[in-house]
Amino acid sequence: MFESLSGRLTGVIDGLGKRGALSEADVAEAMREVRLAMLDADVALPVVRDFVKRVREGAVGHEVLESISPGQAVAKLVNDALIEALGGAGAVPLNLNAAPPVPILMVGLQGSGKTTTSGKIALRLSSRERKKVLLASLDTQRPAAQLQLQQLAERAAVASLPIIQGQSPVEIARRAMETGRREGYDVVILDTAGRLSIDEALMEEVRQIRAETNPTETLLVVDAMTGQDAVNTAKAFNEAVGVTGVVMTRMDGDARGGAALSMKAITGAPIKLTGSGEKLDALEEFHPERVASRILGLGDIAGLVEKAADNLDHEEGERLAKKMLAGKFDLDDYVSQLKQIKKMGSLSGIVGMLPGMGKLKDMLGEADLENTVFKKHQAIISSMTKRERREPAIIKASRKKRIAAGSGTTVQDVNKLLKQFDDMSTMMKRINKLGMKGLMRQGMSALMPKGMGGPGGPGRSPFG
Ligand SMILES: Nc1nc2c(ncn2[C@@H]2O[C@H](COP(=O)(O)OP(=O)(O)O)[C@@H](O)[C@H]2O)c(=O)[nH]1
Ligand SMILES: [Mg+2]
Repeated sequence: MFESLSGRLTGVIDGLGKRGALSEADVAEAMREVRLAMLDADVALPVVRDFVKRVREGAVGHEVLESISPGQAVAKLVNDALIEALGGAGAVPLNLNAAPPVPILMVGLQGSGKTTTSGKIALRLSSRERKKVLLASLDTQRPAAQLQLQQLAERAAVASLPIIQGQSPVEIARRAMETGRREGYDVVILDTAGRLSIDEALMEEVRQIRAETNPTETLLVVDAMTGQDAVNTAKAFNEAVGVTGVVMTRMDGDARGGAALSMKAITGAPIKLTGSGEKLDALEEFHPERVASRILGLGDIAGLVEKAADNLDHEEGERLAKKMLAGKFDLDDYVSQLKQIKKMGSLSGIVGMLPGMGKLKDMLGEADLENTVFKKHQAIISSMTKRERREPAIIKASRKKRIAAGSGTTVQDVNKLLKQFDDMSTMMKRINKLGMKGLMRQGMSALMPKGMGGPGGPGRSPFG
């Protein structure tokens, strides 16, 4: 997701950064490239227009053209415009503010990921928020649909409503809420049937279920891979039944990102959560400012830290975090970090979160990363002496030759690794200056180069 857009936007910004002062013609040229990059990423035309207008108007202002580093000033404008397109700073939390049992209604087209996402949300609410969750399938369209949800519930170790054949969706919804009240559930997740396309019968069913249960959230599930179709679907659903939030699934696919960047402006509904895999834990909160940072190749340390907290060897994670914060992160730690990263699951999800790694990923593609780069990096580092790993600065020409020969790589490979590490260290130092608390509070925009601190909202949980 976003790889190509990311590469092109950072390309434009890097290009501007190389010049001293910018002329209006430079800005116009850069904006033409930004526009094409957005269109190629499948962003809706009105959104592209607003985006470019916003950045251009900001850029021709005197402060930018006359600032010492106009490239960085433009980067800040692009960052802000991305955050805006993605829905504004800060994640939008799920609304659970009602007397329990709180109903959450899941709607969307067939195959968009409603049932899977229902299971994911149930797991998250029960494990992170200690909520007592009941899953109920209202899908009477497909024979195995109710069983599918029951099995997901078992895997998530949450309860599911007993299946009674022959009930209508509205009857099941009523029974789910009754069961929820009687048995003291905090949340009842209602998974509905989809249709192949939007039709009036589907909308009417949704309206009836809503009238019966009065949900605090009507979450529309859409498939990011369907691009602008996802946005059109969301628009139609929102107009017909009203949705309170969007869950965008298949962010792990190679979608170009246009749907995520167009959703808020076109539909008015915020993206609240994203799905990035078939597994039950592949659900993320949607933080526009973090996503913008990732698109601009600045990584997503806050997201990485959260993911790490869920998956990693805690002691090792803490040891690494401490060293990072103390600015004592060395190449041994880098190898340890690579090993930990593998434990965290999908590489595609994680590499983009590392500062300066976005471009690398873009150049190589997913499969190659693990097999070539990470293995190569480990081989190179294991050919270094202890001292070299602690003080990479001492690695000059002759050492590079020796290390390359010892690891079966080339001096160029060694250089690339050292550059990568250097980029990472620079970013770590920025984080270090801010302190982890400041980072969590300000989001990644705080990491933008000097004088570019963006708005980044408070780090609220969408489940709070
Ligand atoms: N790769 C990927 N697959 C997903 C994701 N969410 C759901 N799926 C898969 O999409 C298919 C359809 O999902 P399902 O939940 O049954 O869709 P529903 O018809 O809307 O209930 C299943 O094979 C899921 O495993 C996701 O975020 N990433
Ligand atoms: Mg389903």
